[in-house]
This record gives sequence, C-alpha cells and structure tokens, in this order.
Amino acid sequence: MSITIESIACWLVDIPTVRPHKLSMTTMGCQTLTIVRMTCAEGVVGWGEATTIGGLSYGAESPEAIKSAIETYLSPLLCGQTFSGVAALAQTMNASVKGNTFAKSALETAFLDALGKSLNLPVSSLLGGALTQRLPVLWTLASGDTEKDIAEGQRLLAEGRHNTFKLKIGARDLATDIRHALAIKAALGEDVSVRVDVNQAWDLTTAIKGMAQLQAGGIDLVEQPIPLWDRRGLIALSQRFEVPILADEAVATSHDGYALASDGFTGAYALKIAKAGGPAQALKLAHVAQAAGVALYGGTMLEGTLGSVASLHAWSTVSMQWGTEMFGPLLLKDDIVVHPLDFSDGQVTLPQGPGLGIEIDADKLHHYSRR
Ligand code: MUC
Ligand code: MG
Repeated sequence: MSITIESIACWLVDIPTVRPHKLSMTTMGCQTLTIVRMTCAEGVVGWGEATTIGGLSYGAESPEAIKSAIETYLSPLLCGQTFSGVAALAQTMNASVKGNTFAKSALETAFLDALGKSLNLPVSSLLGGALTQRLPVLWTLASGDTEKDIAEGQRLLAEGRHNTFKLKIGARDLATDIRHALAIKAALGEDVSVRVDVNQAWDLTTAIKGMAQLQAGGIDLVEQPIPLWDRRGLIALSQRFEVPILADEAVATSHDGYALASDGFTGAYALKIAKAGGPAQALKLAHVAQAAGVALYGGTMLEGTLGSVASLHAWSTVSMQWGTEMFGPLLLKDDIVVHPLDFSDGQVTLPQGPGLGIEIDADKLHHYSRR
C-alpha cells in the first residue's frame, strides 16, 4: 500500500489562551498553530500541526518560519511523490532539508493521518499499536501568582479533571520560586504529585541550591533546570539528587537520547513530536530511552487538539512512567476540531477511527486563520 501526495496547504491559526501562561522565557496570551492539509490521490486528506511557544522564545523555528519551510522547501519535495510509509517520507525530507523538525513533524503527522484513513487503521496501529486507550494527563499551573495557582489546582482536583501538576518557574529569583513551589505543594497535599519545569533558567550553582530545597519540600520531578547545552551539568545533577531530572530541551532526537544516557544520565526524557520531527521519529527516542533504562514522559509544545492527538497516538504505544502533559487543548479558548477530546479523571481518551480519528471544523479553521 502506497499513497501519492498531490498538494499541501498551510495556515497560521491564532487562538487566545484561557489565561496568561507564564514560563521562564515568555508569557503567552495566545497560541499560534501551524496547520497543514495534505491532499493525496483518490481524495484522501491528512491533517498535521506544528506548534511552538512564544514565537522564537522557546525554539529555533517560529510559526512563520515553519509555514515558509513547508511551502518553499518541503512541499515541492513531497508533492507528486508516492510513499509506502514514514521511513521513506523521512528519508526524502532529511535528504534535502536539515533540521526544521517542527515543519517535518506537521508533515509526518498529516501523512500518517492520510495513510491511516487509506488503510482504515488508527495512527497508533501504524506506530506499533496502542497499549492503552486512556493516558494520564497533568495540568500546568502557570498564572504567575501563587494564590491563583493554588485556587486553580484545588478547583481542578475537586472537579476530578487532574491529579498531577507541573509548575513553571525560573522567571523570578530562586528564593521567590522556591517559596512559590513549596506553598503550592503544601496546599495541594501529600498525595498530589507536583513537578517543576525551570525551562533552562538556572546556572549549575543555582540548580544545586534549588534542587536541594525542592527535594526537601517533596517536589517529585525537576524538568530542564539548566541550559540545554550543559549536558555534563545535567548528568551531574541527575546523579547527585534523589529527586529525578526530566530532560526536555536537552533531548530532541534519538541521537541526543543516546549520547546523554551513555554518558551517565539517569531520570526521564520528555518526548515531543515537534522536537524529533514527527510521531514516528519521537518513538525512536523512546526506544533508545527504553534500551538505556531512562524513563519516559509524553511532552507537549502546547499544541491544539490535532497536534496533541498525533502525540497521543505515539505515546499510547509505549509505557510512560511519568505520564503525559497533553493538556494543550484545555489551555486554548477554542479549537479547530468538531469534537473536543474527552479529559476526565486525570486522563484523556485516545480518539477512535481511522487516521488520527479527528474531524477538522472548516469554519473555525477559516475564522482563526491569520489573513
Ligand atoms: C515545556 O517546556 O515543557 C509544557 C507544558 C507547559 O506548560 O509548557 C510546555 C513546554
Ligand atoms: Mg519543558
């Protein structure tokens, strides 16, 4: 079974967030989704999404650059070509385009959606087969205000929507951040898992001080405390503290995962389809981690439903010891799909049906698209 790609269209879709989302490098009030529609022979249509955080403040590809890379370079390479699967698709893209993993991720997703629809199989089956139909999902408390975060966490616990929380720290001085994190942990209680993401904001000396206090205060996981280039520092921290480290920005592809683990890193890797170049590429990192005894976590770039579902299909095929954070759709005021995902009891349900199993709302796509 092969499919021929006929045309590719791309939109920038701007959707406001339900509240300001404060990270160490930016505060988001709006999220931009780069949406791809891949039309294949016999009228089969696949959809993909590439989404980053805060323009160029998080990663090296902006939404505008992703759209340009797709339209100017990747689409001409792919249109008119016939592919039997993601291996050939990735080989063609990688032979002529370096990097640009966000753009490649949107295209790999759209191709998987189209292939799944042609074969009448869910994307998870093309990636190895789902081990589960329900995946754990945490929520990130990042209003920038301790009391508001506590109230938000308590409300979500009472509603039963989430039972695990991640806090975004690193924008303020260490003492303020530690007070903030430990106050939230104390208010939410012993049984609630609270983790922090520093998004590279600390140097190694600050991280040693900070991790000691976070560990003593019962924080369960510390994500990317130091810059992505400081691999030796990350390995040293992972060996020095009992509280595990989650490597995020430091580990994008299977090559990064192999290098970090073979140099002695212990802890977990945050998988993200955008960092790796697509759902199938992200699973290569997952398999390297499994071989090295490194735990897994399903990460987000705060994608809408389309990108979150593409990730969930991949995450459903491996065991995620630290669960997932595929809450992106809940951070957005609206979305471009007909049926929203089912989030309940700290979990999300993998959509059923061929391909990604989602339906795009053409009116909403038009309404939120940048002119
Ligand atoms: C990140 O760095 O992990 C994930 C959750 C969230 O709030 O931001 C993202 C990015
Ligand atoms: Mg992170």
